[in-house]
Amino acid sequence: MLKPKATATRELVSLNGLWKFAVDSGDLGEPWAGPLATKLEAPVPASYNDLFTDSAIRDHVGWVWYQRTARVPRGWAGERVFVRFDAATHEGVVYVDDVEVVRHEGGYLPFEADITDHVTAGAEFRLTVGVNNVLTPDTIPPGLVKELPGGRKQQGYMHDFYNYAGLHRSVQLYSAPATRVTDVTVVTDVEGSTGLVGYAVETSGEAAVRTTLRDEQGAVVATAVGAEGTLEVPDVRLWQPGAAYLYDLAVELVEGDAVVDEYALHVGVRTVEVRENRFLINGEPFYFTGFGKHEDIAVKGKGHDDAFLVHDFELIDWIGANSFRTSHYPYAEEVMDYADRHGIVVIDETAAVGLNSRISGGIADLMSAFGGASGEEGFGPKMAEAHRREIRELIARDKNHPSVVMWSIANEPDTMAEGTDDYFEPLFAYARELDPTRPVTFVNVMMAPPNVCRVSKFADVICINRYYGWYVDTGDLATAEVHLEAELRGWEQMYGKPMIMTEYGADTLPGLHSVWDQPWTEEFQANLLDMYHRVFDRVDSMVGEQVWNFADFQTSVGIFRVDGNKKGVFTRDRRPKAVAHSLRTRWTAIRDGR
Ligand code: BDP
Repeated sequence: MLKPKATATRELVSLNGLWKFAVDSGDLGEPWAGPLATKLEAPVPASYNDLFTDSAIRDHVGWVWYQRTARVPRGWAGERVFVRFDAATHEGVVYVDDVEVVRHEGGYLPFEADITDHVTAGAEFRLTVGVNNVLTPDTIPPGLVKELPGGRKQQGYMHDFYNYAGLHRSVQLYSAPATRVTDVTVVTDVEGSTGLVGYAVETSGEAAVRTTLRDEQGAVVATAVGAEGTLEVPDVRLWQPGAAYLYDLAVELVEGDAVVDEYALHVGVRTVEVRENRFLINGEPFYFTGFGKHEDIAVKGKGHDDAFLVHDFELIDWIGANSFRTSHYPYAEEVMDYADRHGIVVIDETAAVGLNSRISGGIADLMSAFGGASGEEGFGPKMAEAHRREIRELIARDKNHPSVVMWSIANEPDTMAEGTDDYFEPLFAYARELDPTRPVTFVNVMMAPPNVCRVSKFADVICINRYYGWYVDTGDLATAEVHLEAELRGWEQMYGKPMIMTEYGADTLPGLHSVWDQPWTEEFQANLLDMYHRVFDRVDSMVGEQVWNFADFQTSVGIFRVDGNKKGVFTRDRRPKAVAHSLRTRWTAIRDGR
C-alpha cells in the first residue's frame, strides 16, 4: 500500500485536527446517519483514552465514533478521490455520508477507500468513523472481554502496555488519476561499486512505465522503461547504518507524450544477509545497539507526534545507539521514513504480542480466564488468519524502507506447547514468500530456553528477551550473570545462529539510590545492564543488544506496575536516568569503533 504523496499528478488534504467524538454505549443509533449528538471533541491523531477526565471514556470497551465534515477540492473533478487512515486501533469502519466505504481490522496498519462515487468535487461531505478497541482470543493482539458484576465490561489482555485506542495517526484525503501507480516494490543489490535497484510497478489501467533515479543532488543517475527492470548505479553511495544515503526514484506512467501519473519514493541501496553467526549489512558484520521502544506519551497515548519523533531520534543519536525494534506493533510511517533518512536500523515487528494464554509472569492477570471463559486456547485457525493478514499488510507497507533489516513476526508467543511449531512454520514461510530479501525472526520468551522452544529453528536470527537479575535471581547479579551466560552459550551451541538480546532491563524509579544492589534504584539498573554487557562481550554469536525500554510507558493497572512500566532508560517525558550515561559511554565507543 503506497503512502499518499503530493506529486505533479496527486494532491493531499490533511483531515487531522479536532473531530466530534462520542462513546457508543448502545444509545447512538446510526451515528453516521446525521450530525453526531455529542459535545465532546477529540484530536486526530491521538488516543482518546487519556484526553477526558471521565473514567467511563477511558475504560470504555467497544465502539467510539469520530465525525467531521470535509470538502473535496474543486480542482479534483475527474480525479479519483481516496480517504486514507494511517491506523484505527483496533478496528475501523468508515462512512461517507450514509454509505459504509471501508472496514478494517488490525490497529496499527493503514487502509483506504476510493470514495469517488460518493463525493463531488467542490462539495462537502460528512465523514464518520467508528473505532472499536475490543480484543478477542482471535484478534492480533489477542484479549478477552470480561463481564464484571453489574454488567460492566472490562478488556483483559496479555501484553504489557496500555490498550490505547482511537485514531492514532493521520487521516488524509487524496486525489490520484484513474490510470495510476498502485504499488512499487524495490529490491537493491550491490555488485562491486555498482548499485542495482530492481523495481516492479503495478498500475491500474494500461500505461507505459518510465523510471528515473536521481541522487541527493538531483542529478539523474539511471533511467529505465517498463513495469519491471533494474536501474544500475555506477559508483553507488550505499545506505549505511549511521550514514544514510537516499536516491529518489520517480515512477511515471505515460500515454503518448503525456505523463498521466507520477509517484516518487526514496531508495536506499543496501544489502542484508545472515551468514553463519553474523548479521551483515552491506557485507559487513553489524552489531545492533539500541532499544525496544513504544509509541507512548502523556495525554496523547499512542497518538503520533512529530516533536516526540524528532526528540526520540535525537536521544537515540545522543546515546550512541544505532537501532530499535518496533515493539510490539508497526509504528507510524513517519517513524519509518525518519529512520530511513537518519540511518537508524529497524527490526520491524507485527502486532502479534501476548499470544500466550499460559504465561503470566504476574504481568497480566488474565490467563485462567482466557481458555476457560471462551473455550478458545488461542493459536486457532482464526488467529492464524489474522496473523497472516498482519504479516501481509506490514510487509506491503514497509518493504521499501532501507532502515528495515528484519521482520519480527511475534513477541514472546508460547513456543513451548505442542502444536506451536505447526502454527508458526507456515507463518515464517509466508513472510519469506512475501519478502525473500530480509531475515525473518520472532522474539523468544524466558520460559522457552533452547532445548524447549519449538519455533526458534524457523528463525534466521535468535532474538531473546531475558530478565535475569530482575524477574529471576532478583537483585542477585552474581547469580544472574552465571545463569545468563549459561543460557546464551546453550543457544549458541544448539543453533549456531546470530543472537540479539531484544529485551533486558530493570524497572527503575528515578531519584531512588542505594550503595547496594537494590532493585528499583538507578544504580541497580546501571549495574544490571553492565553485567549483561560483560556477558555479551564474552559470547561470540551475540550480534546485538536492545535494552528494554527506551522510555517508561503506560500499562494496564496491576500490582507489578507503578503508573506503568518503569524500565525506561528515559522517563516517560524523556529525561535520562543514570543508566543513560553509562549506556552512552558504551554505545558511542561501539559506534566510533573504539
Ligand atoms: C517482556 C515483554 C514486554 C514487557 C517486559 C517487562 O516483551 O512487553 O514490558 O517483558 O516485563 O515480557 O517489562
